Amino acid sequence: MILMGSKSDWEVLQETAAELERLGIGWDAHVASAHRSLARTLDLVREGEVGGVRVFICGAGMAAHLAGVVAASTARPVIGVPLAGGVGDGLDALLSTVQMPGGVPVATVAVGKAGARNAAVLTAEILALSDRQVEARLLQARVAQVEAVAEADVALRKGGKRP
Ligand code: RP5
Repeated sequence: MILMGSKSDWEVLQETAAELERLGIGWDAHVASAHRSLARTLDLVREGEVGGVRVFICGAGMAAHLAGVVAASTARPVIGVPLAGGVGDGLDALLSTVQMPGGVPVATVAVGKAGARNAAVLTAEILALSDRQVEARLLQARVAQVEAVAEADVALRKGGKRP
């Protein structure tokens, strides 16, 4: 389940949804603020658990407490995506997300779109531990990545713009 602190976060979090789709993993997304709608956020976590959600992906900016609050409410893995928009281009959200006290982890990825995409890949890696099909799709994606870098190198050198 993808949770985000504000609808303004969807521009970045849709990268998570797109990557989950590429990897053949079902998803569902909600706006659920830790600060503005705490009770609803806790209800969504409970409903998600009952509905079989395996991993919670939480994106938030500024005083980004969403992932921490969700981690406090479930024993399932929580991945935090810090978002830019506040102080220091997301450094505020990065520290809010990553600096959890011992015993309540949030697996924190990079700020912004790279982190949003990696949240999906990390989710797939968790699911792949018990799902060979997801594992196969992940390995295919890794191969495609290697090929894409090789193709980019060829294209760059053909264009005569050597680094
Ligand atoms: C956070 O505050 C949200 O996750 C969002 O990134 C940021 C700003 O929210 P809005 O004022 O755009 O709703 O809680």
